[in-house]
Amino acid sequence: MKKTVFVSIVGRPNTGKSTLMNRILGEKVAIVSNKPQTTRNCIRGILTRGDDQYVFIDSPGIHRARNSLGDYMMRAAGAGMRQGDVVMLVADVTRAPSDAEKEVTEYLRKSGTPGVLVLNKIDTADREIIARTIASYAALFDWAAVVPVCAKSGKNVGEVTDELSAFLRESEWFYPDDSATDQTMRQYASEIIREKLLRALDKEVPHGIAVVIEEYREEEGLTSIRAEIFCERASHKRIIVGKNGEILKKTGTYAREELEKVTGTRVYLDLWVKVKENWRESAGMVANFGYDRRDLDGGEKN
Ligand SMILES: Nc1nc2c(ncn2[C@@H]2O[C@H](COP(=O)(O)OP(=O)(O)OP(=O)(O)O)[C@@H](O)[C@H]2O)c(=O)[nH]1
Ligand SMILES: [Mg+2]
Repeated sequence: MKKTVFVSIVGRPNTGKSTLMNRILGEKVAIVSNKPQTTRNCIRGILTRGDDQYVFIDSPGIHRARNSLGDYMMRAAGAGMRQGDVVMLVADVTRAPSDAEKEVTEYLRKSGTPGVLVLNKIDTADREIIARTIASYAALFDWAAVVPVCAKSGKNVGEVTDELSAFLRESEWFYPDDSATDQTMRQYASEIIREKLLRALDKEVPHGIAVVIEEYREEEGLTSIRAEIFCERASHKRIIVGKNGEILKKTGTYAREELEKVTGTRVYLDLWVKVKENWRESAGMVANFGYDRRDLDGGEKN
């Protein structure tokens, strides 16, 4: 008998939501960085085991939006949360609940959706801190389960899926059993390039970057990709390109290596850097850069 469960992964920025999803899937589906607000869209990760299919919905970290891109990300986070049969709140174990987490529990209470709390980054906390954080979250909501984990090493992550299995219900699957994500290779390529830039760059620059795939062509074991990297200022463009083009070259090399592994082909990557002043302030440009997906439709499951 086939069973399915939709699991919304929500929480503040940088708590390790995407790391945890990748770890559960045993495969990299969502990009990860040490900068907050890495994830901008809802990204589905699919785990099929025997008759059971788990559909995870990774979402942007909950924060106060300061521009049109932020507005989009918060609408996506809300839509992602409403798609789950169960909501998995991922929080940093060293931090007390903040307004963002309280907003989530408020939604759970109103909608009657069950919540599983995952306290991540236990490698950075001692037992006393873990116990204190568990107590402050227990006072907030009647969690179906509380699981302290280290998503980075994988410690206790198996328990998360065990707890979620209680919410599987009889249903046809929504994805073939060999799918790991709903993203197209084109979308994934743009995310991989953005990840390498997030890792190479500091301060304000990475937040103002969008990557648009202009061309994606696969023929005879070679994938040719032309991508435009948009940033918000001419000074940012100089930083992205780097001295003698070094940063851009490195970004291209890392992205190409990873894309070659994923596609199983050779990859030719052509990167161009362009300036679109303050694009994050413009709803139109935000949409043009790909932040206009169906994630915002609301409560539907597919
Ligand atoms: N020490 C430690 N770091 C972790 C752990 N899990 C994730 N991280 C790090 O936390 C940072 C953020 O990870 P992400 O998975 O991108 O976090 P996120 O919640 O998806 O962030 P947004 O997409 O910005 O909302 C990265 O530098 C991860 O390597 C963990 O268990 N321990
Ligand atoms: Mg993320």
